[in-house]
Amino acid sequence: MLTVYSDRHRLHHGHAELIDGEMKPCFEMPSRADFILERVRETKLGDVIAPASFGLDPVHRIHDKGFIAFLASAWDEWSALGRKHDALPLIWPVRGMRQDRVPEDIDGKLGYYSMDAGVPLTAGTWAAVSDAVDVALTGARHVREGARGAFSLCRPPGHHAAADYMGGYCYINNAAVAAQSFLDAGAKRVAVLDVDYHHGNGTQSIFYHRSDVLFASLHGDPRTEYPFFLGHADETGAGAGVGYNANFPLQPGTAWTDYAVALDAACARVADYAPDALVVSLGVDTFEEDPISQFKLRSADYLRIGEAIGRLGKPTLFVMEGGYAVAAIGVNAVNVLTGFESI
Ligand code: OKP
Ligand code: ZN
Repeated sequence: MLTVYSDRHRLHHGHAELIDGEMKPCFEMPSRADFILERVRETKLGDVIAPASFGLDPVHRIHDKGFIAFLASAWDEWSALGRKHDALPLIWPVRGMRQDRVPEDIDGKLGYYSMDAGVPLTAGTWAAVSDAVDVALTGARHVREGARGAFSLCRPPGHHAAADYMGGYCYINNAAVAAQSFLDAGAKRVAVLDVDYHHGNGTQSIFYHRSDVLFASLHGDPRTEYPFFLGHADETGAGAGVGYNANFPLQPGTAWTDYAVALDAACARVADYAPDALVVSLGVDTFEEDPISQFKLRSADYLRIGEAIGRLGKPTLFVMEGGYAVAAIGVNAVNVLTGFESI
């Protein structure tokens, strides 16, 4: 299987995040991609290529133009004030506050265009995130051209980013932009299967009112897990999208036996939908040793996930999302891909 990778991911390296009341080094760090790439090479998964440039048109098919312009200029606006640390939001327009006026000040814009403070903007963030979406689009093109599968080694991840906000380490929704690119090239239906430990609130919200993208997700139950405010089982789509959103929230401590039942149910939904292409939001933070997650999957279980996806028999793009047990992230992510290829 082909891997698409850009070294420019390392231009994004946030200094610290707020966790358990303390500023700690960001869990979402450049070495994550390094370990995955190393494992891709070690297992001879296939060629590794650099992304092509698609420009912003495919990004604007999913994201608000004002939001993307904000991402591109935020660091300059921040650093022009003489600020040296990462840009971070600190106020949000919650219940009852105005959502219809974009502030002119950078502190206001940071809050307006985010859902949490887990999104440090640095001097290199825009370069990294605009390359990551090219990585996703290049993998999608490869699948459109006939490959059975491709791996877009995106970093940072994307599934928490919605049309007009960032959050949870995510800036541009790589998987959503890739899914839209299949539709724009003629696909009638695309499924997104999100196996990251966290609910892909951004992807869900982007496609919630649409029937041309099925979103199916397995994740920690939002009653007790981030992102808390989306990802419940009763979210099944709205308007034209009714019936095209499927959440499988799972309890803390979930191990393979229970996970497999939900995975089979999610895969059955994908199979029923009969998509022309499948995008997998591939997070491996379901791992038993993940430092911020509560599932108990083991490395061999990722082979089984890949096999289940392979049995769907669809042209499949894997888009990298989370996974923070850095030393094991390569083995776990590539196990999904080799499991897929073994079918
Ligand atoms: C990004 B992706 C943990 C706090 C969680 C944000 C997590 C973002 C995960 N107690 N902070 O879905 O892997
Ligand atoms: Zn995650």
